[in-house]
Amino acid sequence: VTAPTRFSLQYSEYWRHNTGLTFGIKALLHSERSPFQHVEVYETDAFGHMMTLDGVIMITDYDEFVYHEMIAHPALCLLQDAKRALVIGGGDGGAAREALRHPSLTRLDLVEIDEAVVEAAKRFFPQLSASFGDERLKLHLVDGTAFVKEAPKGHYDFILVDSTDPVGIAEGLFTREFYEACRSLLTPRGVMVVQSESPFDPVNGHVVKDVRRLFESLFPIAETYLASTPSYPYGLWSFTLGSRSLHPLRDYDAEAAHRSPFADELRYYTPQVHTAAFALPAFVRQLLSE
Ligand code: SPD
Repeated sequence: VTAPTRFSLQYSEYWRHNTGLTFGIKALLHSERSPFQHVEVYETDAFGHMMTLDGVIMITDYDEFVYHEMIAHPALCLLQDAKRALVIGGGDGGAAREALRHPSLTRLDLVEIDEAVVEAAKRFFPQLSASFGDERLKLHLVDGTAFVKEAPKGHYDFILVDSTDPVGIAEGLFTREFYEACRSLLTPRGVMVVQSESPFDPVNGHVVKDVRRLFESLFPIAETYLASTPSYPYGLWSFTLGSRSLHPLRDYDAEAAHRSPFADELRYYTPQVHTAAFALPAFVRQLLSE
């Protein structure tokens, strides 16, 4: 946090070459070194509350809906009748909140390594962490890579990986070994989605391609899709979807998605956005083909 000449506080996340994103800050609400990372919550001037982990922005009140809707609904609307879901990471509860909008879900296992993230979310992001009060959600405070080795095979209709960037504690969530273990937990119709970084990012952009390649080697169907995320690096984020049998466009029923009981409550995801999200700009297609 720096104090510029107009004497207000600012928070900057630097991406590369002294370039990044800066927020005006009203207050530092919470700062804690958990056994895993530095958890902080700020009150920003324009984006509401903001959580950072080791100095990297994870959530702001203003735009969290984009990421959380887009990591959950494309796959769940494709599946239509998913019953058992597994969320790895996402200890703030945002991805779980979106998944639990689907009335077909009977159980959601949320596996988060860091209890401090859950507690900070409960305290400062009640709109996200309300999902912890849903009786279908079971919280497991363990390492996701260990959980997937022990979980029952062929059990989950949907697996979602809402990780931090692929450094430090999240590195293991971007490996072939981890994805293979996840695949073994899926039902034959099951779908898996992971966050796969920004295609604009010169540092982590290779993850878009690396994850896509790994998914192509593990699933007959592997697709990348995009969403606009103002508070994440470069403002454009990618997700990678894998499935043994369901294609996100060919097997998608837009009419059914329109009829979802919660369709009017969403602020980003619509059936039109679903289809558009898989239409990749030329530079992303190029990145994926390199
Ligand atoms: N560069 C930040 C990427 C963070 C992705 N996960 C965010 C967790 C929000 N539930």
